[in-house]
Amino acid sequence: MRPSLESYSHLAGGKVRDLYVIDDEHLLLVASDRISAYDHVLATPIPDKGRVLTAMSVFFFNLLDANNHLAGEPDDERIPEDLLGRALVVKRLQMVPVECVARGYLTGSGLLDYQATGSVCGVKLPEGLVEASRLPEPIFTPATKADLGDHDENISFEQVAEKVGLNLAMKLRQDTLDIYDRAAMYASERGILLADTKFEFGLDKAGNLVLADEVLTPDSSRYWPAEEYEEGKVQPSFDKQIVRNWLTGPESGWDRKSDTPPPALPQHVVDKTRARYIEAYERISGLSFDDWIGGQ
Ligand code: Q0N
Repeated sequence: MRPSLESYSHLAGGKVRDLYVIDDEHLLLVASDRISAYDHVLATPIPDKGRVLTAMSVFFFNLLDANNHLAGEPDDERIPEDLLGRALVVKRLQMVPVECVARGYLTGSGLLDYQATGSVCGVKLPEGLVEASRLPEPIFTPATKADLGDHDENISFEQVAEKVGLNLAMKLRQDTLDIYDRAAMYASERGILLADTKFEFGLDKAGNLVLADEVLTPDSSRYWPAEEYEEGKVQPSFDKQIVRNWLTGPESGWDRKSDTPPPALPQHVVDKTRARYIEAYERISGLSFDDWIGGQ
């Protein structure tokens, strides 16, 4: 008999994921079907989004040779029945208080920092780069978690070293760039550009650096369809573009600059977005989403 989620206490919640305590050494990481856009968590869930992102994260944990926090199989008996496919048993770690971002292309906060200073997180970049430019080489652009609802703040490598020490800072940078390289190479072979990605690391009892949270999902990364890539233009998001277009189009009646929450999504937007997540998983993994656990 599998436990119910009520038997675990809630440890931490993000916009779309939650962590529960199983015991002193294990946590349950739960991905919801919630979706965020324009800094809002939408009222309408995308069915199976949590399972797709969990499947993708497990796929990459298995592909990469990095130490990771997985502490059970996706069908582990400690996972409640109703969460199968979107929950994972993980090792409880001492988290490193740095968001470890690797960027291969310039967009978002990286582009804003570059336009203001010519650098991103203290990394000097050549002149003349524009929206979506491919960088001469991937860069480590760490950030610190802001208070709930606020955006993460970009910091320099030196600030990371002040927080965690030079040795750990160097290892975070090395591991982040190594894992990004490997994943970006893999994705590009499947027609997807991995523009950037964010990792969280923790330390285990022995002091080993361990890759945690979810990895290389469309929530933690910018995936761009390679065939549509054009330097100088804001790239369509592989997963969220349908939602964004509808929210900012005439149909929704929503003003992004108002403080009003976005309206519920119509069924056709939900269906297309769900299909897009599944397409991303299947294209990247080469596996069928029908074979992932939890889909009776
Ligand atoms: C942990 N986060 C931040 C909402 C918060 N394996 C772990 N051990 C100890 N702590 C954490 C993990 C992990 N992963 C990570 N907070 C605590 C990010 N999110 C994760 C999802 O839930």
